[in-house]
Amino acid sequence: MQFHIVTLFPEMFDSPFAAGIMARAIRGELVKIQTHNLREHGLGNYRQIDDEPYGGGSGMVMRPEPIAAAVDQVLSAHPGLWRILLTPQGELFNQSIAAELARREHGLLLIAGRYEGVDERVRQLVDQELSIGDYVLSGGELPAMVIIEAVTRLLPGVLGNQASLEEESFRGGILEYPQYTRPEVFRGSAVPSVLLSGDHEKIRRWRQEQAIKRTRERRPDLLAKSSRG
Ligand code: 9D3
Repeated sequence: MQFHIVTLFPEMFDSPFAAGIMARAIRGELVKIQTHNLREHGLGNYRQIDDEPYGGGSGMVMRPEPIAAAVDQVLSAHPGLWRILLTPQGELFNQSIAAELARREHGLLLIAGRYEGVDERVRQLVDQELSIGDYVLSGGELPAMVIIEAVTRLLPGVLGNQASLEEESFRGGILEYPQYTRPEVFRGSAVPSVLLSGDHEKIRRWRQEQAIKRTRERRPDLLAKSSRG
């Protein structure tokens, strides 16, 4: 899958993809990440990409023409990319959106904004608007990386079987059961005896109870959705 990013800070995308699963996926040509510097489409001698808001107010707004020029250039070389604008006003990104995006075979074009926002007319250039959560970041770059990693993990061949089962279990909608490994006693707290019992049916039931209890305590919103309450 191809990921294209339109950004003022292409260098931000180097190190997060230089290690671990992402690096392996890139080396194996399962994914390709290409940044496109928005500054190259800036207006005038100063390569301007932002301006003051009509109607007044603080902060600067990104002009639509540089973004449109960058999008047109990328799409002319890579037709069919699914265009996503990262914005605090977007739909909240989650695992089911990640799964949908992983099925977009032409790949994704992610547009990362900066400043106080983008001109409203940029919205007509995209297919979807996404936010990664209700907290304020300085731009869409980190959200773009989050989405790229979450989508890459779902592509065939990127993870082994073990890990993809884990993924399923989160889609199942509740939190993980508590996990233990050696030592049997750590700072006075022992591994629950059921896990040492060798009774696999009993272990399975205990884990399921624990997962539901933990979800009820920490994420009741997930239980409501999964109807296991
Ligand atoms: C003054 C109102 N702010 C909106 C809450 C303006 C504003 C703040 C930060 C506009 C843009 C930004 C930069 N953030 C993003 O572009 C962004 C973002 C985020 O801040 N949080 C979670 N997801 C995303 S996706 C893009």
